[in-house]
Amino acid sequence: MTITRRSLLQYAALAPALGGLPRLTGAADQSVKADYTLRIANGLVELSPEHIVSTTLYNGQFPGPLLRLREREPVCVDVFNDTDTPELVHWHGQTIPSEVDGASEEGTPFIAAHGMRHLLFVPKPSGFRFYHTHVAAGGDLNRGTYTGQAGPVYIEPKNDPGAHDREIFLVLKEFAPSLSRGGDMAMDFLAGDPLRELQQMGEQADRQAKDRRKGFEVGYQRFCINGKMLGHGEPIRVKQGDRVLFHILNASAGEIRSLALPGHAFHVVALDGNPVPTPGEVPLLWLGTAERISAIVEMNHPGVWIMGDLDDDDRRRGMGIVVEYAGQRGRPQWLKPKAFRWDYARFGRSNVAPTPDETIEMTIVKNNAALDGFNQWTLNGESFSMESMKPAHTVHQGRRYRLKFRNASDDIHPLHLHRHSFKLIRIGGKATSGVIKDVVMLGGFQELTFDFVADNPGPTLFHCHQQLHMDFGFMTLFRYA
Ligand SMILES: [Cu+2]
Repeated sequence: MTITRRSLLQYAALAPALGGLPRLTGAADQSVKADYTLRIANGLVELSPEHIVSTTLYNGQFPGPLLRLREREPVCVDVFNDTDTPELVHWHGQTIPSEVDGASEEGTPFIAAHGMRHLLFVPKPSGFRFYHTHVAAGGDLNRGTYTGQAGPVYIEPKNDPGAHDREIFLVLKEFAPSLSRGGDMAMDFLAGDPLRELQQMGEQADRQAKDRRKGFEVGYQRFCINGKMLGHGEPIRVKQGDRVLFHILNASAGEIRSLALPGHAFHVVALDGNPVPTPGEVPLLWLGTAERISAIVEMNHPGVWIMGDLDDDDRRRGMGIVVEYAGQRGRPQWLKPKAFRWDYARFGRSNVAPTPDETIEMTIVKNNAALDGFNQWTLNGESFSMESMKPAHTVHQGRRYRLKFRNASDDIHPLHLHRHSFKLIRIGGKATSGVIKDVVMLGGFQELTFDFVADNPGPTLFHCHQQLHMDFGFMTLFRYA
């Protein structure tokens, strides 16, 4: 018998009466027809005729195919792993069971080398999400998110299809990684000031480090938007008066990106796919690793422009895309925008959040070069153990938790909670409410507070989304009581 998605749904509705339907999500019946197929294999990405990278891809392309799903309508995805190593596909930003979330730490089974998994889950919440590999890379820059395994997901709201002139997805990514001691990451663009107490903790950790040198950082040779270096691939063609809705994803393994379009402003409507309480205009965007921004740009400044990163070096190495107005020609122009501080609270409300049931504090410390030259990260003095995978925190279903982070390092950390969304409570020294996210940048020597409701039972991973940080300790596991 062939089970269709629809009949499976009917079966699921009967399941409680039948005493439950184990493994409905996850290892579903092999005869359920897939809505999408993802094939993980090595392939080539032509960033430009001079720069062709060989890496692991979904369906032989970068980015992976845009998956359009409907909120709360079950979807079946067949994932084939044609590589020689086990893989995991993480459905970033979705409230789904641990078994299909795509994190081995939560108990998701690996997709065996040359094997396949038939994934069935109910997409939610609506909005701009993405999928990416969730294997640890450690010092192997051919693994994990250093590869081309990332693709956009758009979950259509159940009732509101939305209206706008045009919708364009931009996936920002870099290739050709290498290790070096120290890096040149932008540091001073986030709102808020460093806290003296956290700086002192950081200085103390530096003094105690056995290795006096800086730990390894990852740098990149090539940068691209939608798989093409700036100046290659098709420009974004617009007409004066167009209102273009951009869905922008930073699919980097660890880079923080900025994006500006000279003479134009971004009207931010959603962060990480979630509508913001106070939409508004900003002159440029900043996106931590794995963050998404949805913003409308009114095309009211005819010309041929470079929409690109503020960093001259990264932009020259490809991080940008040309925006060309109808009837305009000539060399694409770049104008350096004025400095602008990125402040999440700008998109929030000033209401006071309800009191949480429990507050959990996490202090983040870096041990310079402690692990064979790599920095080791600790949360409250503990580095996550991939051997024991022991949960550090227990939550109770239905309770509201407040997580307070204290960053005793100079690095910016894009903090990510799996399988739940969270609400920003305090950031850059400012109280806010109503901003719902799944990744947020914590500034160097700063504090940040967010709340989440334990409403999706199952092991839940929390980590820094910088591959280099999560692989060297910056992770913790929540379990439900
Ligand atoms: Cu980090």
